[in-house]
Amino acid sequence: MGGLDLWFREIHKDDIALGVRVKDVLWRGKSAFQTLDVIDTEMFGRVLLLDGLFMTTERDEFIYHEMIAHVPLSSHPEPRRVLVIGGGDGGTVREVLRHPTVERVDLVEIDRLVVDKSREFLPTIACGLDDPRVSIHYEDGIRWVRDRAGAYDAILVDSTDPVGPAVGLFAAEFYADCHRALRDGGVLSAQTESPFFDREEVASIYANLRQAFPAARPYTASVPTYPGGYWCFAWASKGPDPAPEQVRERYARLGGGLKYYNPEIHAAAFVLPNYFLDLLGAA
Ligand code: SPD
Repeated sequence: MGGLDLWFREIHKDDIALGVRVKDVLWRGKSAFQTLDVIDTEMFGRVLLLDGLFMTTERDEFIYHEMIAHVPLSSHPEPRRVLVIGGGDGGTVREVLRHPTVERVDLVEIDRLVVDKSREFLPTIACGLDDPRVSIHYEDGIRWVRDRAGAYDAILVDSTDPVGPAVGLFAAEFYADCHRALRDGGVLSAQTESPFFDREEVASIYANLRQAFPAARPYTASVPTYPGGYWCFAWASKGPDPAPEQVRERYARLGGGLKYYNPEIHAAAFVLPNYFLDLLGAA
């Protein structure tokens, strides 16, 4: 007799799904904000799901976390104070800490359960959270940035999708507050969904973002567990675009060990297909 054939499926927009065979269910629970599940799988290792959606997996997390952190931080002359909004699994913080100039990281995560369960079940992702440079604040990131004028060199918005409590993290008011919270030359990155499946959301996110940062633009990476696999991030800055030599010099300072990001990926990630350019034109 065969064992149980247990599958998890993330259904996107009612019409498509990504499925993964489940070896074990490690934790299931609920906070005041969302449901949280940790499953173990053959293909992706341990997987964190929030409200039934893939957030991060042991196998492909490096792609998303390296790209949301190193693209902005390599664009800044000397990032010292960094704010991560969301990102309670710790993967983005782990990458930020690779930058030798970083003195302090504020992680503002609304849901303590995400941090607690990531520490318990995803130690290779959460490993930077106990670094002395990191302060964790269990607060709403939207409120946090409101009164922090000139506090940060970089803001990284590692949010969930634009539903429920995260909707405000994609709004024009929030991006204006981020602009104010950045020092001169400050940079921002944010996860901004699938340009293929989330056309309306992406168009509206960039229209909102460009009210505060007129030169904001997307860059992309292939994240296998997100809908469609082709994912975009926003890059926005109060300073000039970095010279390619600066990006190369920053990369050398990271001292190796990265599995996705390098200076060639940095440049190539900003190259967009025509359908995505058209979408931004419409925005
Ligand atoms: N559709 C999933 C988008 C999730 C982006 N945030 C993931 C958090 C990883 N640190």
